[in-house]
Amino acid sequence: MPRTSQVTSTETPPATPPRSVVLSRQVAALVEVASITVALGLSQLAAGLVAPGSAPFQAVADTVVRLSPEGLTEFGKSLEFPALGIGKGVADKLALLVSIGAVILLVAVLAGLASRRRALPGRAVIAVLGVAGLAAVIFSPVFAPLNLVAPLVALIAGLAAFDGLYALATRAETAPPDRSGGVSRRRVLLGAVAVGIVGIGAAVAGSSLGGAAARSRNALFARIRPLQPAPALPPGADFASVGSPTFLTANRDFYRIDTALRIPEITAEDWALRIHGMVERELRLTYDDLLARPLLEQAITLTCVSNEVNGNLISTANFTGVSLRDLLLEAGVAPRAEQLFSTSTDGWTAGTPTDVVLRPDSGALLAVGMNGEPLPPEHGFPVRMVVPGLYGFVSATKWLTDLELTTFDARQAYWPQRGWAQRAPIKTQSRIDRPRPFETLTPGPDGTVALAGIAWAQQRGINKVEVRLDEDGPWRPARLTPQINLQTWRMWRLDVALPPGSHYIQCRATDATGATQTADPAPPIPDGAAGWPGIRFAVA
Ligand SMILES: Nc1nc2c(c(=O)[nH]1)N[C@H]1C(S)=C(S)[C@@H](COP(=O)(O)O)O[C@H]1N2
Ligand SMILES: [Mo]
Repeated sequence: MPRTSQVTSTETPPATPPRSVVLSRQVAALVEVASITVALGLSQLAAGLVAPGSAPFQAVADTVVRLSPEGLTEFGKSLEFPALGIGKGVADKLALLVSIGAVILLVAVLAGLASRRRALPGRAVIAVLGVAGLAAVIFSPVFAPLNLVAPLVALIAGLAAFDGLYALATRAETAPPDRSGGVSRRRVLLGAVAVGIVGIGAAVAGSSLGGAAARSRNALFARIRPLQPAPALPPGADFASVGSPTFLTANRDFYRIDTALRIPEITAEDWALRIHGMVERELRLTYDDLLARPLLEQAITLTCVSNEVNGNLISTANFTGVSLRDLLLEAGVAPRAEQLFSTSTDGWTAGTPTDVVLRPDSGALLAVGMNGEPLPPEHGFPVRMVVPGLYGFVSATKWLTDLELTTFDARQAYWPQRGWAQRAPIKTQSRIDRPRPFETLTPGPDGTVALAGIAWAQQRGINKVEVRLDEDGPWRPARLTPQINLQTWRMWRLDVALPPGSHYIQCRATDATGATQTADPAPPIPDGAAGWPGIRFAVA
């Protein structure tokens, strides 16, 4: 009775107790490698479908970059393969991805070999890798809830594939193929290879899904060449050695603020901009039209209105782009068009006072490049606005697709609709970077400790930063780095001999109009935080 015998052979426990089942090295390693491959592949596909950029593999790589000591990433950046279209910044990414892939493969093989007798090591390694991927996505600076899908797919698919393949492999050892219901070792190998191939296919499909914008961006590295590069930074442009930020912020460290749950994906080829409304001539521009114009490069410090006193929503980059003023002059702006209303592909809007952009020295750009690269996807690829001197919410539209000249009455932008200001020039502000709150500073050989920070008043420039010790002390002028241009921050530093014990410092900046940062605290809403930063710390 074939039917009964089949039932018996699958339902009765194997003749030999499972403990004595030992998988061959080849099968055990392959089961683990195939499971991890399908986990990574399906998660890549899930990321491509629901949230490009959320693949756990990529997130782990980004985390490695973020956490690695400067030396490691600096080494990577010196790699360059121009013949392959791989420039600095791409090569290190590639090298890093390949190395992480190699490490995972090695871990998979070792975990597989450790699982010849028991499934536990193999399962545990998949779970640990899965949780690591989940953590990398959660703690990424660009976290959004939808980004959880891909790492969860990885975790579940990895464990399911492993359990399935491991059971099959165990069955092959306990029930030889001549017994009905048994499985040949060959079938196990074929099964594992098939699972692995599904994984690779899913990875390829997922990458091509989410990859059109990324490929478009990669092809542009050589084309972002400013006619007028930003002047080289003079030595001593920052006090990074004692704790100020570096003058330029690396793209990956640049603060990011937007309402986008997933980064909009547009290729440069598909991008187009309409400048219309209260103009004499409507303009339509493609990406190539932009690149055909003179590209300027300038250092600009961007600031978010949500930045709290002593907060970190401020960064500086060399932005490359086309003069926005020139474009508006070409379109011919009607005198009554007080608002330049910009819209991004994801529907977010900003309203910029037209007069600010039209000032001869406004420095306002339609930016295509950031620190020598095409704009990163999260900073607005392919094109964004940058208007020095205004908070980002009224000026710095990323993934820009539409510019309408209008009045403030006619249209209200995203944040002003929610109670934020209509005009939002950046306030004169400063920040203490060193010491950190409650840090203990140890005096150097000369008996002093270094205090350091930043000050900014874009489009006016910083003239002075003063530091006050212990609330009732006198205001002492700090040393300043050179003012690179009026659109950027300046760093300050003060070396003081202080008695051991607890201390409190405050700082305040004075801009080039002579206005000093107000002591009156204000919250970020509606037009930016104000007040003097203060830090409590200790001297050893
Ligand atoms: N499309 C779009 N552009 C946007 C935003 C947004 O939410 N969506 N946020 C703005 C705000 S509030 C700021 S402070 C800057 C931040 O730019 P960054 O993320 O490149 O630092 O982008 C601006 N541009
Ligand atoms: Mo912002």
